[in-house]
Amino acid sequence: MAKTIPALIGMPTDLGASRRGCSMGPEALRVAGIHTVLQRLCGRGVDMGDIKGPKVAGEVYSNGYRHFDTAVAWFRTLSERVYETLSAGQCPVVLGGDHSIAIGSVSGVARYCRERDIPLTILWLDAHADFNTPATSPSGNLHGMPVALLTDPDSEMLRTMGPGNAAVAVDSFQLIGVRSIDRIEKQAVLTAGLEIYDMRRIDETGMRAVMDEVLDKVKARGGHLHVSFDIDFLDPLIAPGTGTQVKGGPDYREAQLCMEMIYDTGLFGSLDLVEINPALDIRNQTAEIAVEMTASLFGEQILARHGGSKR
Ligand code: 4U7
Ligand code: MN
Ligand code: MN
Ligand code: MN
Repeated sequence: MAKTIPALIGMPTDLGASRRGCSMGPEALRVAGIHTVLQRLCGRGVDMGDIKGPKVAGEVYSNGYRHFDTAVAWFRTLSERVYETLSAGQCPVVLGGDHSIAIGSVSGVARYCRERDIPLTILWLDAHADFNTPATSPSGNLHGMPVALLTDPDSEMLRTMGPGNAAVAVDSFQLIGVRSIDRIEKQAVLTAGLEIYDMRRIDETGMRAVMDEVLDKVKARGGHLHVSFDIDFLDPLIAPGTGTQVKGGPDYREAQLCMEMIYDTGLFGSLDLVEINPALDIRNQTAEIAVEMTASLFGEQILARHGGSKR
């Protein structure tokens, strides 16, 4: 997938978070030079601009969710756009937005894979498990629910998003970097058998061993690799511009190694960059680090090695 053309898709909404501001994420990432970097690495790149959707207004509940209708409108469009982008042979790079938008992007990727019988793995890089439901969530915020919602075969939201949007198998997900799970969420994660490489695993064996283990499974399965990169995966010391910081995350090189190893599989084919909140950032450094991590994901290397890319 390395030679593929990356296609930027902006999702300027913070409908799923209670701290407003990550709706400004797409612009912050553009200002940090995401387009130029991807063009340099891939030879080409397109910016499809921002998806438009309803603004969040007040506390509107339906189907047990806050902003259900607003969410469905945004996610339906994104799912369609991601599906079309992949069908055109391009690599969607979705600029969030809060993490609930992954409901749209992952649905679109999953539809593309399902229709072509391509196995799918989703690497969920996050400080959180995002496995709450309206019934278990302590906050009611949709950005804490996308993994649960995407794996629920009876999901009202996926159904309302229209045909083509169906649940994804739990074992398609690999969560990495997790260090904050709510009490009831923890029970749900264990019951569902969700595969989580928490920070203790990373501490004990190191990022390299964790990624070797995860990526061996990915390579054995083959197919398409989607990366859903929540910027709060990174330690807040290096990525402070996000609404739900959790101490004790991967440092710069650990995270970069993670990205480099993902690139090396040759299976990476779509990306979410989410939870960057410029209102909480200092001089756009969080968007800049996101761009640097993205560069590694698209094959930038310190020195060419393994007979791989010479970039
Ligand atoms: B993110 C939380 F309660 N678990 O559900 C919740 F701690 O997309 C946080 O990973 C969710 O940033 C964080 O609201 C969502 C909370
Ligand atoms: Mn998240
Ligand atoms: Mn998170
Ligand atoms: Mn967050």
